[in-house]
Order: sequence, then C-alpha cells, then structure tokens
Amino acid sequence: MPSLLEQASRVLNNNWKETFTIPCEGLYPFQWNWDSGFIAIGWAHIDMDRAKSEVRSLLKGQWKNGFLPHIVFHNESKTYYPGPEVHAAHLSDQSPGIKTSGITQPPVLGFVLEELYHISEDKEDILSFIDTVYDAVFRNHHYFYTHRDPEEEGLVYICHNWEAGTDNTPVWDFIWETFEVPDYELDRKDTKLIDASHRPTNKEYQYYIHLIELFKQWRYDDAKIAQGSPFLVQDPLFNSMLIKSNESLITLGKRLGKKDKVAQLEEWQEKAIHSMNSKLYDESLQGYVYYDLRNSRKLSHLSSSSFTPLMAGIPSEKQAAAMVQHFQNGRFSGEQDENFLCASFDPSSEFFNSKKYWRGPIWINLNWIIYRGLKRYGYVELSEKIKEHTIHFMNTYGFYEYFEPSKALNNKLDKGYGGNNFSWSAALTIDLLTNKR
Ligand code: 9WN
Repeated sequence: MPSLLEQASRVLNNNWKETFTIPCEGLYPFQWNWDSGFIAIGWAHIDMDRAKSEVRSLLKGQWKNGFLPHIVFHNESKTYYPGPEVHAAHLSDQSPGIKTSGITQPPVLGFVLEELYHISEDKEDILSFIDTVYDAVFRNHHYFYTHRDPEEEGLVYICHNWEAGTDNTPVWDFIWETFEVPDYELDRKDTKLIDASHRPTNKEYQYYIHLIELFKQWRYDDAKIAQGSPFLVQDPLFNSMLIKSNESLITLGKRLGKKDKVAQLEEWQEKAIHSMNSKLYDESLQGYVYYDLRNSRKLSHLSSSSFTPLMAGIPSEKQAAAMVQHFQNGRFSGEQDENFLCASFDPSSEFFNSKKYWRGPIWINLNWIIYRGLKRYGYVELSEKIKEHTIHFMNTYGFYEYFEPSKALNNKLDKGYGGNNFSWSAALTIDLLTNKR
C-alpha cells in the first residue's frame, strides 16, 4: 500500500496537463485560480518546476488591467458548464488573447509565492523566479484596490458567488431574495457526474447565470458592475486572502528591493486591516461576517470563512480567543465535540446542511487556512486537531472534494462528498505532512 504522501502525489500527477493542473478530472477540467495556488504549494514539495509552471500558466490569463480570472481555458473540454462561450470574456476590452472567465476568485497567489520561497531549498533560484512574476501579482492587487473598493475603505467587493469560492453558502440566499431571475436553459454537467443532492440547485444556478448575463451586457465593465450588480458583497475570506497576500508581497518585495510597491502595499494593508475589524467583525457572534454593499446591511452568519482572518493576522489576541471558542465544545465542534472540524457553515444554524457543498461540509483548503491561522496565534493544540481531522479524512476515504462534519454520520459512510481525486485536497495533504511551518 503506497503511503498517503505517495497517493497524494499520484493525484497531482494524474491531474497534471503539461503546464498546469486541473482540480478534478471531468468535474473541473480547466485551470482554476485559487485551486492553482493551493496546488502549487503541493507541487513545491515534490516538483518545484511544476509549481512555477502552475503559477506562470495562471498568469497567462491575466487581463490588461491586472484582473485575474477564476478560470483559464487553456484546453477544450465538453464536461463542464458554464464553459468559455457562456462567460464570453472577449466582450471586455481588457481581456487577454486567451480564453478566460470574467469573474475572479480569492487572491491567494501573493502568499503562495511566499510559501514557495519557504519550501524551496534553492533560495536564490526561487527568488529569481518570484522576481519574474511579482509585478503581475502586484498589478492584481492594484486592480482590486482601484476597481473594487468604491468607498475607499480598504475592503474589496465580490460581485458573484463563484468569486467567493464558497459558491452556495447560505449567506447568498439573502442576496438571491433581493431580485428575480428569468428561467434560463441550463446545460449542467456536474449533476450528471456526481450526486446531484450534494450540489447547488437549478434555481441557484439561474442566479449564477443571470449575473454572468448582466456582466456580459456591461462588457465586464467594473464601473457598471459596481453601479448595477445586485450581488455586491464584502466577503471575509476574500479580503483575508488579499490581506495575507499583501503581507507576503511586502515581505518578498523588501527582499527584491521593490521600495515603491512595498510602500503602496503597506498603505493598503493598514486601511484594510482596520476596516476588517471595524466593519466585518461581529462582537456578538465572535467572528467575521459579510457586508452586503448593494443593500447596505451586515449579513451576520458564521461560516468557515469567518475564521480565515486568523491566517492574515487581522484579529486582536482578544478577538482570536473569542473565535476559538467555537472550536472547543462550541458551535462548530458541537457542545460535546461531536463534529469534525471545520464545517463550512455554522452547524447550529437552521440553514446548515452537512451534505451540501458549501452549506456545511468540510473543505480541505479552508481547514488548511484555519490551521495556519490557529498556529499563528499560538493555538498549537487546536491547530494540530484540525490537521489530525484532515489527515483522518484522507486516510479513511481518499482525496475527496468535501467531507461530512458529523462524527456519527461518518460512521455510516464509506466515502467523502463531491469529486474524488481532487487536487487541492491532495496538494494540501502533502503540505500538512511535509511542511515544518
Ligand atoms: C465554480 C474548482 C472550483 C473551486 C470552487 C468550488 C467549485 C466551481 C463549480 O470548484 O466551483 O468555480 O463549478 O462549482 O466551489 O471553490 O475553486 O475546484
């Protein structure tokens, strides 16, 4: 029996497509933005050239204004909906010569570069690689702060649920309530490939497609989107990833002598951290929540995203101490520790569904982010617990896309949920098993 590390490496090898890695055969057959970042971290431990190639390939999809799309369609495939023809990013005068989507995903690339730096044994070589891509990643941050922060708060908005990465979190239900959508003809493939009850509903997909149709009418013009999109949300996970990436670009920029860029990043960073705490931290819920910019209201719900600011060093020690209570005989762990960590949505909520995608199941990238965050704040034992639970799922079921949080229900299962041989589950397992950080 090959070791877990060998099995994980095999998953990455099988999903490798010459210059980049697909998230999952059939289900996700192109290059995805934040997947690529996590995947590059996994590659860095076993094949640094592939890690570099992963990053370079993603950047091939960068738009003229610095925007980085959520999918780069390097290849053709008929197994995914919506494909390049639905996204029609060529409608924007900013799009590149390669097919991409016109929406983005959590900006992990900045901190991924720092991870590559730490993992590499040849610091000179990795630093010269980072030097070749640094400006492109900086331009991406510049895009966010100049195009997606209309009130200049240091908090950027997302305009589509797919930009969040947490596609159907119950929080979006409250946005869908605010507008009507026509009945689009859908050509879903996902529900034919895996158990449809674990995926978003067709009604939800009507909303997802409607937003894309609006953006196409506006030729993906950011000013028009900011003015008219019914979905305009400041998301805690998205902003935490941007802040963590700012921090890494500051560290790396200092090494590379990029003085002006570092000064600019520091300016964004200060404002961003301040606004995260003043606007998105919810004292009574003890965690970071969402702000609906379109309807000027806080959406006070806890999800695994609520704890991701820990990784970026955003909370005070006091806030961090309040947040971790959810993991010890608390809302997320369950009063008697009856859940594995960390459910993607508050298990005590009426909207929680332990089997459905981002409405409850455990996702490995979120576990990894929270693991890092807990370590950063000195909660070593708790961070080890999250790591242990994560490795337990891999050993018991394999590299699935998401997992059942309830320990009791797990006793009745023989597999995880969603796609199998899922790349970031494998990549981050490699990191958890290998990384000393
Ligand atoms: C839409 C690729 C992506 C992840 C997302 C995850 C899922 C896509 C989909 O798969 O979303 O981007 O079609 O459901 O929710 O986080 O990046 O793995």
